[in-house]
Amino acid sequence: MKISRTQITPEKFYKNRRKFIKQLGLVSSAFYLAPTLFSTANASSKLTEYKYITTYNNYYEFGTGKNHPVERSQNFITDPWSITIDGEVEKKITLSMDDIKKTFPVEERIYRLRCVEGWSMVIPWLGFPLNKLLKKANPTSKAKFVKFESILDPEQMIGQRYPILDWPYKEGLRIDEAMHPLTIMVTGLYGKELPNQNGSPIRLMVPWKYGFKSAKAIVRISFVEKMPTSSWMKSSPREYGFYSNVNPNVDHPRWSQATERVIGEGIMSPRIPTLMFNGYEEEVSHLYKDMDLRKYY
Ligand SMILES: Nc1nc2c(c(=O)[nH]1)N[C@H]1C(S)=C(S)[C@@H](COP(=O)(O)O)O[C@H]1N2
Ligand SMILES: [Mo]
Repeated sequence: MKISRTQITPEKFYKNRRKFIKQLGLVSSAFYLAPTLFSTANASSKLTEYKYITTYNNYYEFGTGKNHPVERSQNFITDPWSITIDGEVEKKITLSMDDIKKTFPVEERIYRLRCVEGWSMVIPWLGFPLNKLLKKANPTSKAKFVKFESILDPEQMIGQRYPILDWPYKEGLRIDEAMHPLTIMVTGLYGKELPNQNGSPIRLMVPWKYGFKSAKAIVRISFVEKMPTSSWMKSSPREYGFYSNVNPNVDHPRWSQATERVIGEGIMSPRIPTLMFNGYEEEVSHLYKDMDLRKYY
């Protein structure tokens, strides 16, 4: 696996950022940062280097090791690709990746990905609001939740030959969470196409929830009436609930969620405090205002 050719450092990238964005034909580029993300003058607010973002991954379809996705996904075929939107909709639709690229201009969003395992990275994603895609299908009044399914392809994905998770990988959001403007579909990072190990050609990114909500390689989105059971809920309901909001006050049954290790900062650097809703409390807490977040974890 060679990644050196495509590697770019944050510094280089930011010098050439405007140029990149022009080359990609991006219509708009905007930063959507939690106000808190860059307010602390600590190292934790730096962008994580491309090499860490693309070599330290969770993508169980390719194995459970952090190095497995980069090592085993390079030949994964992502073209042609399409997403079907079905379930409680007036008319089921299927959009090809080409349709999606033409219809939804991408913008840059710098979001911190906080894994439930206790580490985080700050990643400049390229994507567009999920609500734009969902609005293409007309959900019926019965629709209350949105279910996401990753691709099922055990021939190409060695991890799917073993019952590690309930394949295909499934995740879910309440409709209002899915429609929130911070929730995006990602098609790139650092101004480039999304690498296979990060969920090419298209993945979800919900910045106030733990990383596992952000399903990779999505092929199907369904509007449903009942709360869907995600693959993680199914594998360990005590550890993984439906909501999965980043919440430093609710421990994982086996470890604390109060702090996180920032990937790439070096082994000696201290863990940093984890912020409520990953720093987006102001933007999203109204979604949960009457809920006991210890019960709905
Ligand atoms: N299809 C699929 N999506 C997935 C996963 C997975 O195993 N399969 N892992 C999740 C977890 S646990 C995390 S932390 C993030 C990691 O994303 P990254 O590798 O781009 O950092 O992807 C999430 N999306
Ligand atoms: Mo994760």
